[in-house]
Amino acid sequence: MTKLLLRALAGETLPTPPIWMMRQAGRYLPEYRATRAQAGDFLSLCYNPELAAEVTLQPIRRYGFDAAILFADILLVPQALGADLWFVTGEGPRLSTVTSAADLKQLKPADDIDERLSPIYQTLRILSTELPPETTLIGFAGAPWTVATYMIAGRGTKDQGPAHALKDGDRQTFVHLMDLITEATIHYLSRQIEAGAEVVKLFDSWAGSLRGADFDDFALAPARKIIAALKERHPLVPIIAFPREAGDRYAGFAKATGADCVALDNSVPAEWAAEHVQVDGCVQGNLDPRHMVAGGPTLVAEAQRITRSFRGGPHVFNLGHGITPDADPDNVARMIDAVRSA
Ligand code: 1CP
Repeated sequence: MTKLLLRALAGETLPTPPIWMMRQAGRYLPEYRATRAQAGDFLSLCYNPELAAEVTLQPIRRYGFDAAILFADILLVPQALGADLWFVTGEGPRLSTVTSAADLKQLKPADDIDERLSPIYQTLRILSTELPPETTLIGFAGAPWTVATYMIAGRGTKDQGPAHALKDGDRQTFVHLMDLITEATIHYLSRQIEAGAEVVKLFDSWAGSLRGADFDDFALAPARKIIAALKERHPLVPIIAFPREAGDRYAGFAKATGADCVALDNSVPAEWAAEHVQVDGCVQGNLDPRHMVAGGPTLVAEAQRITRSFRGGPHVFNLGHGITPDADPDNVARMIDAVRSA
């Protein structure tokens, strides 16, 4: 096993961590903007295997990252389940909402999503043949709670209020929706692995708004269920879990879910995470994406502080969240140099 990312995920402590970035194919890159313009809109780009593979490869060519992440979106699963999905320029995603048992009935069964998602599997097949041999291919899906927050509200929300309201007001409908997304996610990620994904990542971007027993029931338990099902079918494929803004609940998350690696957002001090999270295995993270905008000596100092903090165990260097469209592409090269010379 020579790929650096797979070695770190297997628990190896390396002198230099593998590096990739969330949203590494994105609007901060002029070549991404050009391909996106060629595709038309964002969803057309996601469903065009040739162009989606092209934008996935762009940051690999430019920076030689250790991993490529499939270009797609977590909201393709709700769409495959039958929800309407569209993107409003400058505002973000819009979906038809699911707030009642009657709405749920309109959705498709969890294993009836492949026709819609087949272009995504094709993107992975193209990437498996086109990536350099040292680059690891990552597939992904949204975790059930995060996907449910968009399906219930019909859009992104600051506090996930509508999802909390359904959870607390009509528990049965909420749990049925969570179960449907959980099953669809197991199916989707299995198909991604069969199409060539060597690692899969579960994005729970809104895990931080779940507290106490809700965190156990709706962040931890679904992750455990998805990971157990994938491990049964594909025991050798490592899984990264990203319960964003989980705070002190990051401690023990890997053990409780079976994840091979826990991805940290940038609100978690690296020194704390080395002691309380990395003890259980590999961690990923966690540079504040704002440093990719500002650059300068702070970028170098922060990238090196994080690298050194996690030096005693398995670590994958990444940002704490996606790189933003206003980031300077030159800062990415500076970040990579800083990590490798730490
Ligand atoms: O080109 C554009 O203008 C579209 C911007 C964009 C991009 C590049 C969206 C819309 N999605 C993506 C790609 C994407 N999304 C990837 C590709 C791989 C990568 O480069 O990392 C991944 C992994 C995602 C995952 C995703 N989509 C998440 C989880 C991670 C996170 O950022 O927290 C979420 C919450 C989404 C929903 C989504 N899709 C797009 C937007 C703007 C949003 C957020 C909407 C909101 O909450 O307001």
